Amino acid sequence: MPIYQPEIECMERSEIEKLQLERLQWQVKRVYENVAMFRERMDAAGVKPEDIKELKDLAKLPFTTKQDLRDYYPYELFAVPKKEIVRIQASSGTTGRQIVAGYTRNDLDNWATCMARQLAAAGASDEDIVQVSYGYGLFTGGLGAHGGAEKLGAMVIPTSSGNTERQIRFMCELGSTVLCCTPSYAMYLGETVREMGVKDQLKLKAGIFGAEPWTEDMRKQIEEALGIRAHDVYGLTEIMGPGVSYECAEQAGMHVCEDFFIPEIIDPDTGAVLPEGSFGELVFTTIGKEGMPLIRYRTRDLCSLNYEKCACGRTYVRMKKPAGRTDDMLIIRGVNVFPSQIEEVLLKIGGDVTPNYQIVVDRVNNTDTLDINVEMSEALLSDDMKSVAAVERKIVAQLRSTLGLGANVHLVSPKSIARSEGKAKRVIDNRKLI
Ligand code: DLL
Repeated sequence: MPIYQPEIECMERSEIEKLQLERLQWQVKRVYENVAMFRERMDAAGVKPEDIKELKDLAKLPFTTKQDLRDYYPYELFAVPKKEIVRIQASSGTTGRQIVAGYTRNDLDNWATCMARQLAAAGASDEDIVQVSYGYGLFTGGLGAHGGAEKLGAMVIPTSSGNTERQIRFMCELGSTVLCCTPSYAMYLGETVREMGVKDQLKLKAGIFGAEPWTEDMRKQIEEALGIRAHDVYGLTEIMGPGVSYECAEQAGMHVCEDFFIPEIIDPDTGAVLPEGSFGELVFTTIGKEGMPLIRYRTRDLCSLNYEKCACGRTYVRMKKPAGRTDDMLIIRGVNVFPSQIEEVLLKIGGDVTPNYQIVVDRVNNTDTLDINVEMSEALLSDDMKSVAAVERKIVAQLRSTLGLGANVHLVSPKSIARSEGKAKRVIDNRKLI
């Protein structure tokens, strides 16, 4: 599979580190001079830009959090005059105050480069037709994937999300070869393709899906439904958008664009940097960004980093699929549960249930309750009540052995749970309203 920038994506580790140190020193000096918050924090920690002499000195710098982006909203973290900012994007967060990110022209160009790397890693080239079914607008998915596909020289079809049957007609008639959208929307598209009976008219070969956690079983289902290779892509608005890291043909972790971002894994409780290979909270420092650079930004995403050389030839470190976030982890009767663990159980049950589910957590008489609504398959719907009850019992038992937690499982009719065109809303936690 061709590599978009082999001279950069396959650098020796010593060269990567040399480049990172130069860029880090440049960045720390800029934020110290141009952003009051960073200067005040560094002064309080007794660190000056000259103290960054080697990469491990990064650990001397204070963290930045999402709350900082809220507190300094909208423009106070920008490191350039406002007139140099040519684009604003905003986070899709559903809780708290909106945060914004600002990009200079160079920032947009570098972002497009990262996304072009990702598309090439999934096998795309200027011969391809890329259908972007991420939402366009403040969410970074649509415009991010769009910029990368244009930079690669592919033909872009900017359908945005929604209007699912029309999307599929376009896909068939225009011969889209690469699809970009959220994994939950890819599942929905796959389901609709089946209903429309048009799988044999698709020309798709690859899909690039991210913006939310998804499991290996979900990957298999999407690959099967659309007849493609499905690749993961990670990113966040604060740091850039999609393309901070991306999966190659090996499908074995996402290569971080280390020429633009330095990743660290920390203990979320103590903030200590953890040894190579440890599982913990992912932290990024942007070392190429002009508009809104961030130093040691705590993503809240939980994963690990793998520095072993990848079979694809790229040397950039690979991050494991985030297993969840420190802040979407549910604590139910004292047990830590990530929605992705529940999804894994449901997907392993097989053909009797569909991957459409909703988790409802509540508190009754001071005790947490966990209810899971799962759509059953059409076939199971036409079976008798006894078979439905047997499948429910099977899921309850699997959840108990995987999570160590009792749950109430309700099999509901096909199509009764609302579909998502963007990020899926899988969890309703009613305890927060109390
Ligand atoms: O979701 C950017 C994006 C768009 C990434 C399209 C990939 C594709 P935000 O809306 O700011 O940005 O949300 C960022 O989404 O901190 C993760 O918790 C989660 N996330 C993003 N990609 C993945 C992924 C975009 N591949 C937050 N796997 C991040 C798991 C992901 N979680």
